[in-house]
Amino acid sequence: MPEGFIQSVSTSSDVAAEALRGLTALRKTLPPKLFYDETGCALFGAITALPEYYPTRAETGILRARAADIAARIEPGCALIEYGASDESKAAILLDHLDADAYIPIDIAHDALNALTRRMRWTHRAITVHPIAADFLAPVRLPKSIRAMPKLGFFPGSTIGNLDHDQAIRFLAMVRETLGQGASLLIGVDLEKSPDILIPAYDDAQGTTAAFNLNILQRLNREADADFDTALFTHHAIWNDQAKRIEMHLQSRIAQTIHLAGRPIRFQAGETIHTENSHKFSIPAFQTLAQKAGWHSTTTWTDPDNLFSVHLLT
Ligand code: AVJ
Repeated sequence: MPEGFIQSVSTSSDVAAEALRGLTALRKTLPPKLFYDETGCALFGAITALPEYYPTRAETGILRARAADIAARIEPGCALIEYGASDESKAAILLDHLDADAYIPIDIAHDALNALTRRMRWTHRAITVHPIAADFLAPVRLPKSIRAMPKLGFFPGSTIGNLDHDQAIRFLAMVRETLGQGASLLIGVDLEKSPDILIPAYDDAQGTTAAFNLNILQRLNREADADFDTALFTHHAIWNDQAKRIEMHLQSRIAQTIHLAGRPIRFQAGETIHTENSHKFSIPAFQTLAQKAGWHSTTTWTDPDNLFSVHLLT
């Protein structure tokens, strides 16, 4: 555990317990947070640079174009609290325009958090960096030192899309509680669009997303005493039009039994493990969701191609 971290979760026994919970269910699932071990973080970094994966480029473009505009709406001397901050590049765009005294990155990936903290302390010396190693879905306690500062929450990447509707509302309401009276939340939300654009973004020609998805099985082999043969599973990305989401699955090619933490897990040929949902929104649909969590959407920005949106909630 790196120094200066105030909270920690996720030991290997947690990983095994969470995996078992999902894999023994009638419809097998694994929680997307298990993607982000060191290899998974590196693969996700590679995804963000893929020609097919537009969200990172679109959102970064919006933040670059609007950072001054955003900063003008936030009180000086603020604290920026980032949920799921596996790399600081988007926060850095904001911090170059915000009058901020503190940066609080929250992420479950310890190594990534440790590295970004070191970089930020070097590049932004006037800002206090206070990392929190935690699952952002669990309530976190903010450091006392930022109590009196105006607060801007930041949840980029459309990671909100990983949550189902009720979970998303609960998460947004929890963030409102954590940040307190008068706080704002800047959130990136991917927009509904043609499956012709969405599917390749989650099933790219180079197979990087497939490797990212399959890495979850390799992680379980490494950390949860599992014996998956990744050659016997195939990556699938499908558009669920009813639920307005991309689903990622790992499909067993054959009937097989694997073992995890000493427990047998049977697969029928063609059975899948559902590893991720990535919900896509219309702007009004997201505004309604935010409202249900007690937030008010004050401004929404999009990129010129209308691929992605960034919302300022108060
Ligand atoms: C960072 C969680 C939002 O859903 O687009 C990328 C993760 N999964 N390719 C997304 C992801 C497959 C990403 N999030």
